Amino acid sequence: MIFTDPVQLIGATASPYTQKMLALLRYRRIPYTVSWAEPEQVCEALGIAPPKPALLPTFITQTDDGLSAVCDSTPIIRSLEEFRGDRSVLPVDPALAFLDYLIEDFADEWCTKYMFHYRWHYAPDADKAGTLLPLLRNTALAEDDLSRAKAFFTERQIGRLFVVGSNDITAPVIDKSYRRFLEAMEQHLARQAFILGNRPAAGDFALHGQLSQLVGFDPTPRAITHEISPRTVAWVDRNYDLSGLEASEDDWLALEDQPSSLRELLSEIGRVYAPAQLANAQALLRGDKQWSCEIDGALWEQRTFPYQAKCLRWTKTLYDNLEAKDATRVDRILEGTGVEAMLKDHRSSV
Ligand SMILES: N[C@@H](CCC(=O)N[C@@H](CS)C(=O)NCC(=O)O)C(=O)O
Repeated sequence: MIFTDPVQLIGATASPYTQKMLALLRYRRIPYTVSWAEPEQVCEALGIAPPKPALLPTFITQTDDGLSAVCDSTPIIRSLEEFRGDRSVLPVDPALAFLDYLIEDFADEWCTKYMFHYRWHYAPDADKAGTLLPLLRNTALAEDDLSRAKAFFTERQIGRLFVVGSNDITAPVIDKSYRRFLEAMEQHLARQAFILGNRPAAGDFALHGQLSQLVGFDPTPRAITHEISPRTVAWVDRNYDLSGLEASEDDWLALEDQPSSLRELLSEIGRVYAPAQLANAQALLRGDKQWSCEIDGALWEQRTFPYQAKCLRWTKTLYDNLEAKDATRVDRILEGTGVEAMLKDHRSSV
């Protein structure tokens, strides 16, 4: 992937993945321009096809035939590493890099449930988001148009809650998971500046993206985060711009020296994300459009997502490609967390 110079992207301030990538670009000191617009609008102006589906953020890249539009932050981060090698966000040690990938995936695919649930489940949050999302596109929107846009957005997004598994039965599961996650973050950030040591990795930026909304936009999770983890609140504020942070190889903390709080974070992944990922992958194999399973003692129901099955395959492939000695080191830290289930040969177990 060849990027434009400056790197060009299209996003929204209230989009967690946009904030993930902006914070990453600032840390990496990669010049960029961001358009607060819809990908379709910008692509039309450039005379190129928008990505399918056109998600936020969308990046503009260069190909032999001209410009092209792409999305999906996780592979884009890897392409940006090839584009510019310094200030890498990928740990050098393959075992640590695997854990970072797992945390990035958890942030993108599970922590986004916290974000989406709190934004649209409770009336005060939905009211704020309904008003602000259209205004973030156009601050000069006329009152009538704003009312229409608010009604449209609110109805559409509340209608999507069920699709990602948020409903009255799962609401306490999501809430308890978010609180446990914050307790682990509070303990962990009392020990070190970032998840894997004293420099940020891709997983830090993925968590930052979701938390930028949970702390900075939606009132219900904002209050919860302030109550449970003031260190997370401060961490998110600083992560927006880490351009002044000088990092060296020594700033990755060795896997064997990580504090026990890292295991608390990994245990949350094993407790809630692992069963969801396995049930989703099995439903896809069976051709089921919906799946249900027990998560943290409650019945979880949601739509099957092929993309999340792809995420599980990526995780498994990365693990399978580890050398035996590194896989053993990973196994040691994951033992008893529940994440191990994601790394078994689940295809054969279906
Ligand atoms: N896997 C994608 C996810 C991006 C994504 O889902 N973006 C949201 C906004 S934060 C989106 O565009 N959703 C489509 C919609 O709301 O219609 C990534 O990592 O970039």
